[in-house]
Amino acid sequence: MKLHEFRRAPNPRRVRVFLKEKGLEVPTEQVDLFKGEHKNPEYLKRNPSGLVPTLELDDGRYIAETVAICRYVEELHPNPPLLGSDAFDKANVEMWQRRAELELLMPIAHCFRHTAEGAKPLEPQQVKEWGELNRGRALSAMRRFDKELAGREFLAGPRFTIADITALCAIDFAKAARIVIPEDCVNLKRWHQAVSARASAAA
Ligand SMILES: N[C@@H](CCC(=O)N[C@@H](CS)C(=O)NCC(=O)O)C(=O)O
Repeated sequence: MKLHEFRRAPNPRRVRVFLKEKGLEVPTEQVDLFKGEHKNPEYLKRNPSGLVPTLELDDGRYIAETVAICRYVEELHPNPPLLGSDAFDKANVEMWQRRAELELLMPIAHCFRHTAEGAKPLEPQQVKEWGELNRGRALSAMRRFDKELAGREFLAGPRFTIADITALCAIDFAKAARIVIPEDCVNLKRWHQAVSARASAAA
């Protein structure tokens, strides 16, 4: 297997952290988004959406979409379970993973793309107002997650899951959009400290 990815981007990091939690080493190939390498015809054959990450299988097939890649890895390497164990747990993990992606990572990504000078190669027609609106949404999501984490260790319950990986990668990437966890979000800060201390966070 080979992971086509870009070190500085949050979605590929979600896959790297997932693999590290599974104890797997997968070779990577860098696709430089700032040089537009993800729009090259050769890369588009692997992933017509022109996005990273893409996982290349040994038989020449490709899987794109972060969660699809993680699901494939989980099927082959079920332990530790990062997508849930029984029916309720799997649904609950999926629910929190989607919330982390849609309510946290997406607004952070929109804010970065539409406000950061460095994002112009990716978003030449930046709409600052849209970026700022999403800054507010990202901060609201952080406050909401802070409340949730008052009552449990991790986002989806007592165990670390893919939902924590998505939220960790989103919050770390938020610095590029000048968004940080608000000081009074003590539960989110405690959680962030704990998940950042895991060996996988270095991925
Ligand atoms: N839904 C996709 C999103 C992937 C994505 O947005 N990747 C970003 C990097 S984090 C990208 O390739 N951006 C390049 C672009 O938008 O041109 C997934 O979950 O993998």
